[in-house]
Amino acid sequence: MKQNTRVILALDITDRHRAMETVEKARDSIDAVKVNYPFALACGMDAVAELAGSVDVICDFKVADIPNTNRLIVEQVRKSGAAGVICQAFPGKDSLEACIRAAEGMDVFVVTEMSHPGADRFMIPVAEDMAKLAVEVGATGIIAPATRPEKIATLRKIVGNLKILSPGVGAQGGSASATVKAGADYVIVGRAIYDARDPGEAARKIAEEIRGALQ
Ligand code: OMP
Repeated sequence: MKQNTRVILALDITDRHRAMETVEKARDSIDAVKVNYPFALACGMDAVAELAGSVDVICDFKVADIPNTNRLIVEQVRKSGAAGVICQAFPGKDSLEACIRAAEGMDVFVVTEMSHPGADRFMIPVAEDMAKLAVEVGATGIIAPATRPEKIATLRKIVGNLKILSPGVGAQGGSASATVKAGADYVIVGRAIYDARDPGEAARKIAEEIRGALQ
């Protein structure tokens, strides 16, 4: 995955035409597109494959099952031509290893601590352990919360040079500059781009903010 603007567009749009149009508008200011269930369920895996033909796509399916089911899911993601997949750590080492094996070189990102307030009950207490597991299994990187930049800095110490992708910028209150300054390699941004009156301009501004923060 390239690392020019460090912006990943979260394409949580259920209308295929609007989704494709949004990607076109933001294309020059993003490094990749992340699709989640809203897009994949509404538009189908053929739409994911269409996107993957012209941009790096990460399938955020938060894969969280027994090893065999994880394998079957990740094989389908690979078939679409996606560049990466997002998996959960909490089902354990064997489940995550099944994802890595099935990925056959495709990027695997492991969720550590989620960005929303409710992560406090089950995820925050074990986030550092989940980051250790991501390192153990040889994942490409982790997902860490832009809403808690201090946590990104803590997790960076655990994961070394693994990639850190951070959602929570904009609509959830996180700032792009604070996120990259804390050590994230990429910010994941959805509503602040696709719900903006001018998605192209919104993506450009976030990319500019990141460039400024890293100078
Ligand atoms: P916005 O809040 O609209 O910018 O979207 C954020 C995107 O990142 C959505 O697709 C979420 O599903 C995703 N996300 C989080 O918001 N928080 C997390 O902790 C993890 C993810 C993710 O795995 O991408």
